[in-house]
Amino acid sequence: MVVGEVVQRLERPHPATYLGTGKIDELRARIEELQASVVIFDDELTPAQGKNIEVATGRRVIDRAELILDIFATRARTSEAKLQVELAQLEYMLPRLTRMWAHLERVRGGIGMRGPGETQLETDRRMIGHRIKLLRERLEDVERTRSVQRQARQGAFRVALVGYTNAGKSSILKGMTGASDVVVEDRLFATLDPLTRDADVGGGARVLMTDTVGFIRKLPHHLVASFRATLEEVTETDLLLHVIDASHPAWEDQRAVVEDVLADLGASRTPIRHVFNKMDQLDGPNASALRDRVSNLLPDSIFASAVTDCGLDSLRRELAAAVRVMRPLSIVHLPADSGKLLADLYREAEVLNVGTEGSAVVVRARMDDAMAGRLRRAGATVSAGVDRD
Ligand SMILES: Nc1nc2c(ncn2[C@@H]2O[C@H](COP(=O)(O)OP(=O)(O)OP(=O)(O)O)[C@@H](O)[C@H]2O)c(=O)[nH]1
Ligand SMILES: [Mg+2]
Repeated sequence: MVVGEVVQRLERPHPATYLGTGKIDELRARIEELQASVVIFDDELTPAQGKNIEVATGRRVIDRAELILDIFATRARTSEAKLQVELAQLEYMLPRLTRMWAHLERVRGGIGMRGPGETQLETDRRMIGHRIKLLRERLEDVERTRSVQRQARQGAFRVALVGYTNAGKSSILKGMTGASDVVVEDRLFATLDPLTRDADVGGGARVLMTDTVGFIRKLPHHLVASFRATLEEVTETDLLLHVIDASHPAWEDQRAVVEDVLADLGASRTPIRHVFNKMDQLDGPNASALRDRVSNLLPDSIFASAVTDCGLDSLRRELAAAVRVMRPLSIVHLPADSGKLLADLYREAEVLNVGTEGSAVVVRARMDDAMAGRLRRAGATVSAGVDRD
């Protein structure tokens, strides 16, 4: 339970104590008065700042990064998510070991013995160093497996849902695909593992849709680093859908946070569309005010609701149109003996059907311009197919 709040405006945080000296005294007095047991800072503290504040207040100090790591740890269900969270936690802990002694007892769980002449602290540092190395290796395996899985899916049009935590990404995946195994919850970081499902968007177009972990303001950099395997899904996709909670008063700030993380991940060049979700939460005037504002700011935006009937129709229409534009339907005549080209087509295009005309193999497939160009250079003829609506 939150018993009180202390705020200070400073040009920059105090290097030793984050808060100014007078404010630390005030904090100590408030803690005594309110009988607070823990102090949580809504910002990342340096190891020295955390330690100094603990000494000054005599209370356990948790910063924003540690709090987010703890939430992630409670949400991790799969072994991959657990590995990623543990790695981030240990890396966070390493420079803070002296302070986090009590905390550490929980994770140490009896691994190894103290070497000759080592202090317990040195032993712990060494153990954690080993464990970090092991976790990194395991995650590299995970990354390789994921990349193989992605290659196997290359032919389909891929869409990744990204956005601030709780914006409704999983609800959209569920609504679009009917998948019942999608976790939707009104809490932060309900989703840690990416989940990919096939969605029929109408007009003969399908997409593979991936749900990803949500972002948050000041996401600890250890987390971004250890979730890289997971987040790589967003850099290798045909289209990013940035889901925004239209009913959240701070949606503009949340959007900026998400865009910064995407830039960090190297996803800035992936085509992106903004989906304003939870439109059902806005009354008529507010909904039109939002649409007006957004039509100037992000003209290609899609307005949706994951929970109302037909609330995702606009998204389906827009995705079907995007597939048609980015992967136009083509008719390919392959010369005889072009098994390899056919294999390429299966791998990199969405093959709809294959027939023969005389000795030629005729394929109807959705493909991007690059693939069509490659086929032409290899001696195939490629002509535009007619898309049905
Ligand atoms: N009213 C309304 N609520 C919605 C809508 N979409 C999602 N929600 C609710 O918002 C909450 C969060 O939804 P999720 O789909 O879990 O959100 P998320 O973006 O996947 O969240 P994380 O996985 O935690 O990042 C849930 O309580 C949903 O029921 C919507 O269009 N309208
Ligand atoms: Mg989710």
